[in-house]
Amino acid sequence: MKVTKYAVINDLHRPFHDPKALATALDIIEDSEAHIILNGDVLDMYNVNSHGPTHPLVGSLLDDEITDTRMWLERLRERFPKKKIIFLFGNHEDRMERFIIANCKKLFKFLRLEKLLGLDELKIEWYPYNHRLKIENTNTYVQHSPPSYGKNGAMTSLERDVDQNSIYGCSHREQKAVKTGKSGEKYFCFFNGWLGSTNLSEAHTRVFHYVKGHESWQHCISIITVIDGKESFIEQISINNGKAVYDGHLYG
Ligand SMILES: [Mn+2]
Repeated sequence: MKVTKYAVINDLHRPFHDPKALATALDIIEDSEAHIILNGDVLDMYNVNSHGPTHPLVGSLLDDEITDTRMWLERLRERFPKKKIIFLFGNHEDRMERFIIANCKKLFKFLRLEKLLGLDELKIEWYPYNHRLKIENTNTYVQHSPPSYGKNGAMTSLERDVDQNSIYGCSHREQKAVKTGKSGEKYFCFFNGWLGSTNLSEAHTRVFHYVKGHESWQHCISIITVIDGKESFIEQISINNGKAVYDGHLYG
């Protein structure tokens, strides 16, 4: 029996991440010996949001943000030298591309986020925004944006993804929905929370407090266990105030 694991983390919104929750997540991932899937919104890209450049320092702030993330990815690669790291771009990674198309289309091929982050050098496999990643030969998929949001978003998304398991980011909420298929097997949809903070500093507050429902965002990660390449089990690990229990151990 061959067992392979994949940890899914998303929506760090660096530099507005929650360092305690992220540290706990990475400690669990290290002990689980999982490969790593970064399911979008690793960067916030606040300074190229779709409302346009409002800050006179947009260029240098963007440079700081990309440098911060590139250094974090370098540390991640050093800590997990032999693991696959897969980066699925989220709508916030997509912000830079949309900004360049709107403001300086001629530089589109030159200013590529994957180049600025050095993803090839770090051997990080990446996909453009909202790629639906199939996990080996299973019917489990990881994707950034779900087909449906809201209070019952996981269930309404599950009803659209017929006979598939899905793990989504983007909603920043922790949800799980379960359905029984025609032949009696179970199907799941997970909303995988986020790893940011809405109140760690004034900057965090400024960035997130305009978003409706931000007070009910939760921290969590998921680990997919694949058996012989085709059967999958998904564990969602809830992180509460920086702490979590995984495999009988307390982290954080
Ligand atoms: Mn997000």
